[in-house]
Amino acid sequence: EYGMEKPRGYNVSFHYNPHVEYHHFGSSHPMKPWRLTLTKQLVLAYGLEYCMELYEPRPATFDELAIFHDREYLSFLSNVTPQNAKPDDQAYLAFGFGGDSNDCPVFDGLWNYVSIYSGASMNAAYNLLNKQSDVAINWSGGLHHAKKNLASGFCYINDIVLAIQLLLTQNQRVLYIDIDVHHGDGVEAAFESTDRVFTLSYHKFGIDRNGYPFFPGTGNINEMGPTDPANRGKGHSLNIPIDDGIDDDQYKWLFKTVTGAVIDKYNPTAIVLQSGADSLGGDRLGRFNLNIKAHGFCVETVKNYGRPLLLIGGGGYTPRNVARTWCHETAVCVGAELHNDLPTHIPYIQAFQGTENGGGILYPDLHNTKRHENLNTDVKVRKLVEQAMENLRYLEG
Ligand code: TV1
Ligand code: CA
Ligand code: ZN
Repeated sequence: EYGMEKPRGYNVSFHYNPHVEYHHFGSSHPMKPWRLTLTKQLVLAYGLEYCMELYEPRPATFDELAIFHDREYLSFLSNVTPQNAKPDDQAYLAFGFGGDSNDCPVFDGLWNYVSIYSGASMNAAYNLLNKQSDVAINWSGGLHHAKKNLASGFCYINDIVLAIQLLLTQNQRVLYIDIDVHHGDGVEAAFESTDRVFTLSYHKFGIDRNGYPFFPGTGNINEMGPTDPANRGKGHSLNIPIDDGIDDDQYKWLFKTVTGAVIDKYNPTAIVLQSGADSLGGDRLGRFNLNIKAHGFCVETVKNYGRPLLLIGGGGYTPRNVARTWCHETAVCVGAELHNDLPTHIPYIQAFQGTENGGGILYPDLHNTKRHENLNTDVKVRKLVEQAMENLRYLEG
């Protein structure tokens, strides 16, 4: 905990409203807001709060959310409760609630939950605009699937779009990067008609043995936004489809090569990085084989470009590893190295102990080819990079 002085003139802010923790999607639902409690406990146990500014942002208001979302959708979202919900109601299904998958259930305090995580992303964006922070972090945000009038894939309000809209008030070009294992379709769609936001998503893409595409089923390499040459957004999306089991070295090379090329070419004045932790090995829903430090390498790489950075969470369905990763990435932002033995005085230490929970250390080995065999050959990864570079040429014309 000692020797971690905050470098002068370099400010990291941490935007977190603990009320987000007390919301439950339902006992069998993979999204567990409780992972944020674990994350906070690790961050505090390592003393990282002394290396950054802490903020407890207020919830966003209806009118703030209406900057992106339709008012009819927000009215429904703000009024629906488990008691008054009618699952066969037209509006209910049309707005993306319930359904067969029940990805977006109606639960107690839903409106409170969405306004809290959105308020934190907006508060973080304001800090970057005011130049109060160089890096602003909101681990409770990153809900990239929500559309303006539709809940999708555990996401009800798209806090990322709202934050980017704020950044656009003072930035000519904002780059959005998404390392969640799922395609960042909601953010891509929201900005498809502008050249002022470039969206770059790395994700699992493909059809499974059961014939279903991996959610949401979009984001192949040839999807680069609108095709109409009159549309300003043409060529301002880049998708990197990846197969099961990708390992640290492949992912790190892919990420640094493609992201570096995009930053060099697009030259953004602010960057938003969605750091979904479901791209880790051992994730309950994910398919990749990444270790925590390889995931953190992406944060470090982006941070080293020195542009104002909004760092947000996203997916992540093995809570102990989500907490480990986001704690590590908080440390990466403040420039601290953390010892591998977890501090033993933390609440919920049992969640990290025992062989199956990672043996009480911060960096357990998550690479597991028994769970997900690596279907990405080095040749395929090289071809993917070549195709991505080819796609980037559209930016010139
Ligand atoms: C209730 C209870 C809902 C148990 C949903 C996994 C559940 C899933 C559940 C689940 C689950 C998905 C689909 C199928 C589309 C549906 C935060 C054709 C054990 C950003 C969202 C994934 C990822 C949605 C969100 C996906 C994020 N996978 N158990 N649902 N229909 N939905 O495949 O990108 O991480 O799995
Ligand atoms: Ca992604
Ligand atoms: Zn995801």
